[in-house]
Amino acid sequence: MHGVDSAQLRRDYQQDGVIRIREFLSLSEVAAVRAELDRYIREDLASRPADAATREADGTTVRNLWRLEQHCSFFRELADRQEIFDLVAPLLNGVPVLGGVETFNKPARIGSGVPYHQDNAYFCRTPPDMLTIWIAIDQVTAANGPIFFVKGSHHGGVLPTKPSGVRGNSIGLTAPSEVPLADQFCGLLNPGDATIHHCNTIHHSAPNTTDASRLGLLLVYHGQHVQTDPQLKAAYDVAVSLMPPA
Ligand SMILES: O=C(O)CCC(=O)C(=O)O
Repeated sequence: MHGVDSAQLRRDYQQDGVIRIREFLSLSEVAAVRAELDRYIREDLASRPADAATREADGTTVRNLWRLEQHCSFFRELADRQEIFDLVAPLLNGVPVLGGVETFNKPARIGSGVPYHQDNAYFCRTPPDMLTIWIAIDQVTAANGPIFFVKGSHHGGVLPTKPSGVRGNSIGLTAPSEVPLADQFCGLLNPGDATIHHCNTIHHSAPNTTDASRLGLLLVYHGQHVQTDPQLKAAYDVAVSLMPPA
């Protein structure tokens, strides 16, 4: 991460609820993340709790890894970097706290889609000072299931939700956004690039039917001052009980 104009980033983030940062990680860091994810899945995952991962419909291929900051020191250390805390502090309006490290693997041919949702339906925080840094480990193309974000939608608060029935994304919006896909922000990324989105920004992604994997590493942070919103939490608990683990 270099040459970032943090004042401009903050303005864009406040206006759009999503920003893109080129070369957030170097290619050698991307290679190290990929190697560690492969090692963790091969050597460690079997000994971690069942809710450490969600699988695709084939029952074996990893769709998501959850709580990597608890299960793997490599990812805890990556997410605890001071330069990342410095970057996100102004976006969170306070002192950053690491909320989690996850993956959305979107494997080739079988990677499932992600329904229209707002992350705060999962995070359940008030005020909504929480965000996700989504780092491309693979190239994200128009074909392999990029994330589409509805710019400015974070200004509208948390919209009505319903259980989605999607494993790994248990709660979605009752109605998809009316903003046409062509007007949404498409997160096309080179390996190492990242997007940062606000927890109330509406987003979604299509299944991956291509031969190219679309692996993303997610770092989630919130301000130290946020509280749990009991109403949001009650709705989330219902959805997750129907489709655990997330
Ligand atoms: O990776 C994806 O396709 C979706 C990720 C997502 O929903 C998120 O970052 O909150």
